[in-house]
Amino acid sequence: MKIFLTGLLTIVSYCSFSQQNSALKLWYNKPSSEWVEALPLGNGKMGSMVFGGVEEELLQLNESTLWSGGPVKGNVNPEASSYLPLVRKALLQDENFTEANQLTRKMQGLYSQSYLPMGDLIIRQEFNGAKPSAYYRDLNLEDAVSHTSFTVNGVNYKREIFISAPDNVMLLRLSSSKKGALTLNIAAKSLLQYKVSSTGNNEIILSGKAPVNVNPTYYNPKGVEPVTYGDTTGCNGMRFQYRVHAEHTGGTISIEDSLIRVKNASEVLLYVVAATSFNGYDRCPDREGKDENKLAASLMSKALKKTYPQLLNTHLLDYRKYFNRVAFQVTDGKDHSPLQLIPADERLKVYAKGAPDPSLETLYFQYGRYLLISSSRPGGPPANLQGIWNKELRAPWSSNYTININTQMNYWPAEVTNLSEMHEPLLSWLKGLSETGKVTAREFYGAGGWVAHHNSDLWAISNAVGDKGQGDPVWANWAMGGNWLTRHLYEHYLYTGDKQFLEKKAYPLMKGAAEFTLDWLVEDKNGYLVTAPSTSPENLFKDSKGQEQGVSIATTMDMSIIRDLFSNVIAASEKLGIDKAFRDTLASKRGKLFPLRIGSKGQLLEWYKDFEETDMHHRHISHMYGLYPGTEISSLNPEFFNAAKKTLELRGDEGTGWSKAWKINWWARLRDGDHAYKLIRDLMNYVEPNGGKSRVGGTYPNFFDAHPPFQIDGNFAGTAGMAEMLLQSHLGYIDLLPALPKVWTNGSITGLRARGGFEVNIKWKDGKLNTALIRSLLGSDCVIHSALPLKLSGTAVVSSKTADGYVLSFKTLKGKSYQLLKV
Ligand code: FUC
Repeated sequence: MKIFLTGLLTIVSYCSFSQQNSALKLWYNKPSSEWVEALPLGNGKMGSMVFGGVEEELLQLNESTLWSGGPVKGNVNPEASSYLPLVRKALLQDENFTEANQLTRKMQGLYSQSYLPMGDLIIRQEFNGAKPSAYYRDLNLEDAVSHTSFTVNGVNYKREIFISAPDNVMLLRLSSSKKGALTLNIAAKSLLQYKVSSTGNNEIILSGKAPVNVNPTYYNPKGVEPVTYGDTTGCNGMRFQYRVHAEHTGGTISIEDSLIRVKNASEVLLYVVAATSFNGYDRCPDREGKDENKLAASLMSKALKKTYPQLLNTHLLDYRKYFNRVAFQVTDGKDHSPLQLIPADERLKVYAKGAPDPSLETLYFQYGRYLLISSSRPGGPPANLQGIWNKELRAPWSSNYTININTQMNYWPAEVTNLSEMHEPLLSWLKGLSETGKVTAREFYGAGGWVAHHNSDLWAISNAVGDKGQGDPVWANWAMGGNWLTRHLYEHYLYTGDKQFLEKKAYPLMKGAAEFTLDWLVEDKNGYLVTAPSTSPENLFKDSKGQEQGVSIATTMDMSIIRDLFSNVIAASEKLGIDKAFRDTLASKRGKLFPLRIGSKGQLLEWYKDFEETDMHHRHISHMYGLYPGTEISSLNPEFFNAAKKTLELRGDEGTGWSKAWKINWWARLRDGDHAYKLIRDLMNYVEPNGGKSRVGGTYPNFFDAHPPFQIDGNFAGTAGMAEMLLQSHLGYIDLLPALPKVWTNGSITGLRARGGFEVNIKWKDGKLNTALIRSLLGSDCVIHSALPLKLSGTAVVSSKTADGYVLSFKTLKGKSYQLLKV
């Protein structure tokens, strides 16, 4: 209550300064002191965390291609493939897991590289200790603009900041209510090797160099420098630069000691551009790199030709084109609007204590979409473990791509929440992964096709990481990362119907993954096709002697991913009318794959035997792949559907941020809206900025997902999970409101996408579907499932009863909309 009242008092002072009053806003009444209080801006290329400081404004900057290292080196472990038969003998003949573990380590290559921080832009404004009043800062999700305002000595200062994708420039507009009140210094620095120079034209340039190697934070061998610069391996590190240009109204500007000094201006415009020498995953970023100096200079000169309003308008048009595609409202019939008058961090705390606040949930949903638009844009690299926002030289888990769940999760909301274009960076990056993956398949296993393991990076590394033996096989040697990622290619096709994409981009990669898999599978003594070695990321089991083990054969996740891959390749080749023989081979092999099985507790088995897990509540529940994102487990096979439910119950709801977010999606697929909703609340559990090392996941004050530490995957999977509660389309039909929680009594969502090429608006009242509007984008036949009967407006078509609801089918014309009404 106290928090609530403080919040209300704050709003009284805030109102006079707020630029807009929108529900889709994160706003605060104090500057950030921690990084996870700062507000993220981004255009897929450049990212910035805005701290909103008064005397010192910090903008921590990133550039999405700025990574350590260079192209993946070949032939790093020529002995690797000779161990494969030995591992298989240890597993299939001797069932000696300890030996298999030791031998599996011999098939590791080097670690991935790290995503790097680019630098800091610091704006110092001297107020000689005078206290600010009426402090306010926000991030408006409807326009992707951040505002800060405060009053010192009777003068109101405002800062408006955005990063434009079309112009690839960050803009800051600083203004004061009193003429000539802006006196400030602007500095640039970086944690990497750098120097600052000036063009003399109100512009400073920070030019820097990335390390050739950065070891993961969890890998610190004695006597080894974790961060190294310099050309030791034939390829020097990446070059980068960012430029800051100041324009002013009133007063003067000079450049002294690498600082931009502004005196007595009324308004200052800062243009910030950045570029790196990155020139593709397979080119040395130094020797074969792009000319970052030329790139940055050209971006700046183009931006400077435009006025602030022009740049802002272009940014708004571009951003809103994506963001406005989906609108989501929920009410429980009560008025919770006073909660919107509390700063976002306080509001989250109140929510975490149990207060109903449906519009905070829809804000969280839209924040995920905002983050995807801001961190993943066509032409750039995929969003990494932290999207594009990272301040650390050695970021947690290298802020790289962990492809045993985290990277995939980033893209779960892309298609369903109508941001298909933002999927492109991942889909295009897969081409490079398949190229390095071919080399990995051949060199490490003597296999055809392509393979990727659990980690990757800008250079599309695909080998099992671990510095040749130092990684734990339970994560390092899992060989299904590429196979899983190919599901994204096929999903993109299912949503968009883009046959050319399927033929030219998706199918060749899907087929290559299947080719590797055919080589990778071996027969067990019962004639089943199994994977060996095999791990269930990243859980351990107890063997018959009670010893902890990770490496075995035919884990459920491996087999489920392979069944999924084979089914998708078969379906794609049928659609394209090609590769009949290959398709037939896959179909016959699919029939021999080690099957799903149910254990003594009624749970889905995680390993090929009913082993006991060493951690009952492990954050990964990899064997549930078949329920989500896969489609193998559904109400169409009740035995496994119930076993999946039992598995989730046994694991419990606790976990890291991303683990809770995955659970939302699973409970949605289990059609239990109330349990899915409980997990939303768990995911939105308030986590203090320095939330310690506990593995209790939740949400930071700036609404970033807390693993902890910050990982963006939970944000994305949280958004996807909410969509999955309202609309599903993975079984060949559109399922309206499959998992609506009781508390979302009334609501509507517009603009979701369904597979088959449909855009769907849904409105519900008193917990039941009211109307739906289906726009046909491709002219496909439409099948709708719902809990209650529906009719197709203006026709005689009505639902017919099925065992667990109603079904309605109709033909559609491309571009036409169809209204469904309650009967
Ligand atoms: C896997 C997970 C961790 C973390 C890391 C990035 O190792 O088990 O929880 O998400 O990836």
